[in-house]
Amino acid sequence: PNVVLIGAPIDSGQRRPGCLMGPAALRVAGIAQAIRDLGHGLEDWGDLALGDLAAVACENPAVHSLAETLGWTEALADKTDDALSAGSLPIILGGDHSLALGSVAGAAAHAARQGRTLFLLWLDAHSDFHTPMTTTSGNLHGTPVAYIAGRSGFDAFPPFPAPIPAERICLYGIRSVDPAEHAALLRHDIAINDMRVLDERGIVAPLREFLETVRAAGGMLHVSLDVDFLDPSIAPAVGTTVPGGTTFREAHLVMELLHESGLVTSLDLVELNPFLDERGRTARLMVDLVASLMGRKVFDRPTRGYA
Ligand code: DIR
Ligand code: MN
Ligand code: MN
Ligand code: MN
Repeated sequence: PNVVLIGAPIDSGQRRPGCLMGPAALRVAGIAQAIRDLGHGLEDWGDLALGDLAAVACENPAVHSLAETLGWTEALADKTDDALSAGSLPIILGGDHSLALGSVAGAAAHAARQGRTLFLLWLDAHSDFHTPMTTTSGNLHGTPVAYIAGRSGFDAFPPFPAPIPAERICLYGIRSVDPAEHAALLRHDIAINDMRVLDERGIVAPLREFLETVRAAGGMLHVSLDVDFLDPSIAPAVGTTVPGGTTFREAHLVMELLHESGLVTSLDLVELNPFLDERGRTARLMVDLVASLMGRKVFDRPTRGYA
């Protein structure tokens, strides 16, 4: 497919500065060339800018940067929708994970207009299922899945266009869930492939099952890849490292399965903080993973297929 890069230099969803350098680091690491080398068309739409901020308040005093987050949400929803409407595959270069409030809203608006069904694959150490009312850190990067699933508590935000029902959401790689998120997840039917599940069943089987449901529904698939999905030993450049993440080989296998499925319609690359990196190591790994998702392989076997 034709790929559109959308830079989202966003720091406001958490407190450690540096994620706003993520888009630049991914470009320096060669993301555009890696995608072109695989034979895809590519346009770089540059970095988004924040418009005028609305005056908004939140009942939860812990929440910070609400106005900025709202501004980014609207800008990203618009651009992601634009890229999909142009028939392209948008790749959002983050930026912290709060950008997914907007990118997935844009994908959902597009899917709704097309009469298509949107699915969400969340590759992350965290479940990001807080609402602005339940977060204790006040960091809104911990809230996108709740917004996307249509939970209440997002009064300051535009209503999420066509919330994604729980059974179309798949959390993968989870190993850090806050108590309020845990309680809420128990009330929702979201597939939680935490590390316990992946250790027991392996990295492939639960993903194949989810991809099969997407395929059977003729669905669109948004993939949101948080750097901390990966083990900190291979991906140190993220503010919220959690031990016990996916290995280099598991992560590439996930990307290759996603490529073979042919189902991915939009992608976020989030939480890269180049200031914490060792000579661009994590940015280069993220670019290599994108290349695997876009079809790079060592040996070109005929696709296995999912039928
Ligand atoms: C934590 C961190 N659950 C919070 N969330 C992160 O602040 O709500 N998500 N880092 O990827
Ligand atoms: Mn537009
Ligand atoms: Mn996250
Ligand atoms: Mn995370």
